[in-house]
Amino acid sequence: MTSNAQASVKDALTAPYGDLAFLLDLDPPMSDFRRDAHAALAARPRRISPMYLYDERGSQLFGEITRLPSYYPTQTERGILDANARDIAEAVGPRRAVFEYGAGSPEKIDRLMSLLKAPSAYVAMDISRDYLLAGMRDYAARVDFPVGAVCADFTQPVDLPKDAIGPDADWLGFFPGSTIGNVTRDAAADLLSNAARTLGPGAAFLIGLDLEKDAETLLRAYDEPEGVTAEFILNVLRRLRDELRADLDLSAFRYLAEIEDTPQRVEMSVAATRRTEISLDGERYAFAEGDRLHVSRSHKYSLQRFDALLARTPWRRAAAWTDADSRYAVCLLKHD
Ligand code: AVI
Repeated sequence: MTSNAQASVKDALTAPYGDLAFLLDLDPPMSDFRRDAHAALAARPRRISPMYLYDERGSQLFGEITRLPSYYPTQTERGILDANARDIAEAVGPRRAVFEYGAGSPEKIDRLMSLLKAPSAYVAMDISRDYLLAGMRDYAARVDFPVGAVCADFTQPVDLPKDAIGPDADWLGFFPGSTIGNVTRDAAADLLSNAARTLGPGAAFLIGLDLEKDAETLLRAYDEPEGVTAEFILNVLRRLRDELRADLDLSAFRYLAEIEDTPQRVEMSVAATRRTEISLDGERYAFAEGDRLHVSRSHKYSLQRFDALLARTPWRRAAAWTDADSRYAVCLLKHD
C-alpha cells in the first residue's frame, strides 16, 4: 500500500467509536442516480445497476421476497447452517474474528455467532453508514466481544484496523445469501481476491452459493405468482418517477425474468408492453413495444464452476454443505 493510501485509511479510522471497537469510514463513492439513469436510458442495451433497487421500499420488498415459500435461497441457507452447525464450527475453528460482507439482520448475525466456537469479534461492512451504525450499536450493546464497523462498498479492498480487534486474530469472512451471484464472474473473482488480502493469511471464508438447477424452480423463485419480485424490480422505474421526477407511465412496463445458460443465471428486466417514452430532465427516451431496461442478474454456480473461479483467487474450497436437493451450498474457503 502506498503512503498516501495509508494516510487516507488513518484519517478514515475512529477507534474506539462509542460502544464500537472502531468505525472505518472509507466514504464509498455515492452513486449519482440521475447521471446513471441518463446513461442507462441512452445506452444499448439499456442497463442500470441493481444497487438502485434498494431504497427503503426496495429493501422492504426484498425482505418480503425472502419470506416467500417459492424463494428457496434464504430458507435453504438457514436450514444448511442449522443442520450442519457442529461440522461448520469444527471446520471453521475456534476464536475467529468475523468480517461480514453486508451488515446482516440481527437474526442472521446471531445464527452465525452462536454456531461458532468462542468467536472473538464481529465486524460488518456496509455501504449505508446509517444502517450499519444502527445495527452495530445495537449488537455491541448485546455482546461481550469487540464489534467494529466498516463503511465501504463490498467490492472495495479494505485494510482492516486489526489492532483495534487484536492483531493476532484469525479472521473468518462471511458472505451469506448468495449475493456473490449478483455480480459478474470477473467481479466475483476480484471480490474474493480482495477479501483474501483484507482477511490476511490463515483466514477462512464462509459463503452462500445458489446452485445451478432446473429452470422451473428458478422461475418460481424469481417470477412468483404473488408478484413481489415484479414490484421489487419495477421499483427502479418508480424511483425514476418519484425521486428524479421522470415522466413515465408505470403501466406501460412489465417485469421480465429470463433463465439463461452457460453460465446459468436469471436475467431481470423491465420491458415496455407498448410504445412509450421516459422523459427525464427534458431528455426523451423512446421505448418500442418489447424494449427493455436490464436491472439485475443472479448467477447460479455448480461447485465445479465455483472451484474454477476460485482457481483465479488465493482461496481453495475446504468444505461444502448442501441441502438434500442440492439447491444451495454453504462453502468454506481457506487460504494460506
Ligand atoms: C440479493 N440477491 C441475492 C437476490 C438474488 O436472489 O439474486 C436478489 C433478488 N432479486 C430478485 N429476487 C431476489
